[in-house]
Amino acid sequence: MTDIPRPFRRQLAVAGAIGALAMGATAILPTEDAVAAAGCEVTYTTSSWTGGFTASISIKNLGDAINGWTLGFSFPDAGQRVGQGWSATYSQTGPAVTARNMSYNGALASGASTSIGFNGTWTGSNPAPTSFTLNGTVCNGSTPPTTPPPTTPPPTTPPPTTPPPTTPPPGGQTPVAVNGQLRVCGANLCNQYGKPIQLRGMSTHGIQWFPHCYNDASLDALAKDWLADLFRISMYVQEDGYETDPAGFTNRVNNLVEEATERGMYALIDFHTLTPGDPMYNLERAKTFFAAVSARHANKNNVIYEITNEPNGVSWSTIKNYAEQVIPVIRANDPDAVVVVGTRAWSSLGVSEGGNSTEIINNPVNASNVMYAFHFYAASHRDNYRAELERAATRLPMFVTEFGTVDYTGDGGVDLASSTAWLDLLDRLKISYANWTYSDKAEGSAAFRPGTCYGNTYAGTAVLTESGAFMRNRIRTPDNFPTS
Ligand code: IDC
Repeated sequence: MTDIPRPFRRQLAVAGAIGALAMGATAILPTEDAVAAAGCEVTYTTSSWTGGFTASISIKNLGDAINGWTLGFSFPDAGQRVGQGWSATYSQTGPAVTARNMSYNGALASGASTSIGFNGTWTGSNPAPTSFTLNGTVCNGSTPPTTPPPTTPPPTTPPPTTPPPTTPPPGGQTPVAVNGQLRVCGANLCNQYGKPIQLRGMSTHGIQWFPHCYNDASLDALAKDWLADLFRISMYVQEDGYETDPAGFTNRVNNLVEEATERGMYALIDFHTLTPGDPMYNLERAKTFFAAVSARHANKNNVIYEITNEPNGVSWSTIKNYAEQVIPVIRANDPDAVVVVGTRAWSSLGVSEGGNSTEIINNPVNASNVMYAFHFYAASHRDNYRAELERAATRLPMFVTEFGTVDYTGDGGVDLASSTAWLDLLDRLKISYANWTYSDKAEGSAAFRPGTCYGNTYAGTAVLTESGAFMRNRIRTPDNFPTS
């Protein structure tokens, strides 16, 4: 079984985390025609405060593929209640809780995992449930045996004394553990030691289209195989996104932030406005959304807010006006978080509409701890864009929250020469970046080959496209974050 080592999975779990379950007996469920192997592992972690808590539950199917599931558990304390949940439908009778799959996460291949969660309340104490069932089978955390156990003694090879090469160093040395709460210093992004750093990572595709690409296995691969520092969560507002189900998309984003947090990565929450290009069209939605997510994550040190993806067809003063209305909503809950503001002409600092960064330098957003977004697609945007970014970066804190190795459509071939020139520039200027996309869409910018997200393997290079292989090589080189 290629599960991640438990200590790593736990090391950044939020306060109050309770252990995973590995107990009980393996169960084999008979069906009419065949005997289907059943087995499961559940990890239940909580973050609690007086009277309330958030539970994050990871369910791993260790048996044969299932289509539709019901998770069952009982609260140990009579005062524990399920409140609002996400990624499952919850019901509670006395202490007994059931969680049923949603339409998009009911199918669990053998070895596949899914993450759900809920906000709850408690009165007496708030212990974790001690037993879980999946479709009636007790989750014991072990794979059901398909062959009889060996009768010969196990080999006497000593356990390895050094961790495998892709495991981060022990002692909680994840990107967040090293750098802590970030802040803007001068035109840089600085860590808790006040030193400029660069975060390198990947962006989701639209989470309304590719939710199945973001699961325990894929996020483990991002953190432990790609050694990424940053996970951008792209929540489209239009195009079947947030506007169709504000509560549901807020929950999905929250859930993915928790997943990034557990793995020691920074989470960049992208309010992915695109069409219409005027951010004011979504002002009220933005206020509602950012009030909710900033309240939920106020006590974390790894969340960065990107308040509008790509304004287009509007003036800088309109974007600035939008930013100055949304930023206070975030600051009211999470005063020290870094906020990134999109720039004119699809976050090109104005270049794609004939402008440049002077309009921002002369009239910056009236707030502290703010950065400005710059986006490029390497096969479409070359020297004049690089020159403008380099010029702006001497005066403005810049963050490449999205870029592609291909052309601006997100498709076509990888431009290796231009992509390399871009990333060399970003490395030299210590500008953080997220690459579009950590998905398996059949388009040139996707890191995974089509169909990858229907399997269980995300680590290594066999599943990668040309863009994915290029990006993994760039991202997994050592960060060498300064600590003094
Ligand atoms: C593209 C996706 C594509 C999708 C399209 C429409 O790659 O699959 O059909 O959006 O939503 C951006 C945007 C980003 C675009 C990307 C590539 O932020 O949403 O994704 N791009 O066109 N700006 C410049 C390029």
